Amino acid sequence: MAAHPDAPLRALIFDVDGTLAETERDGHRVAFNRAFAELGLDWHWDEALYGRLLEVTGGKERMLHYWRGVDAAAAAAPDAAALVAEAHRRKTRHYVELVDAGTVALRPGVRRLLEQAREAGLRLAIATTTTPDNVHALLRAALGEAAEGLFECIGAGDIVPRKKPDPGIYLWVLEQLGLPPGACLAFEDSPAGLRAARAAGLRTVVTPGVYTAAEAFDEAWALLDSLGERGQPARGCVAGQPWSGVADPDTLQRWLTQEMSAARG
Ligand code: XBP
Ligand code: MG
Repeated sequence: MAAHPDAPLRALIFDVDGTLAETERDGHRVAFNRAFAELGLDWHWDEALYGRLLEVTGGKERMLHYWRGVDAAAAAAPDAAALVAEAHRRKTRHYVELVDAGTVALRPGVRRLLEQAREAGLRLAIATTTTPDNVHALLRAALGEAAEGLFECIGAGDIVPRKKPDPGIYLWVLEQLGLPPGACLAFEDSPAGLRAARAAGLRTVVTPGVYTAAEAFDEAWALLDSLGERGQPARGCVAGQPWSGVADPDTLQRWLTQEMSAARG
């Protein structure tokens, strides 16, 4: 079914890590540590350290940042990039194995909103800094083999030269969709993700996760503790007002319509 032609909202663009699922602590972090151990590196990222390292987006960039902190000379050596690339290949393999084994589940309301959005004729896309293999593994494990068909466009990893908070990945996805940012909503969980989406001109629904719950997110269009399920409503704030309920396509359309008519005066 196509969305009503007068409805302002045409597409939903989702971040992956932290937004679709809590992948970082028990997925990516564990996979990095397994890769480090395989390569004989004495690096170990515990939960607290990993939380700080998340400020650097992208696994390869995160490893290089950490390496510079513990051994700047080695990180500047000519063969450093090759070691980072090898560690990252191994890390991706471990991450996919963890996800295939069912280690991470979708956050509340994600599956519901994806299914309702498709029924309502909204277009779906992904904008993430993570590696494409990781996205495919998560979608397959959490939503089954047909999951990839849900998303018209998957923007991931090194497809753009700079990672979030650079807006490049969102701009790339908007170009693929052929839509202006005002016709889309972004879904994010992190300060870097919110900055990227805002810099691309997107209104952003933020659902903070385990590593980002204490952040401020002043630029969020809606700030919710989850997307909400029937019997398990989301709580948060929309357009500066407290709100509780289920973030479904009708609700999102209504919020956007109200904001647009308020702006017209
Ligand atoms: C999260 C990231 C990623 C992952 C690790 O991205 O910054 O780097 O932590 O994945 P997002 P890679 O929230 O935008 O999905 O090792 O494949 O980079
Ligand atoms: Mg994220």
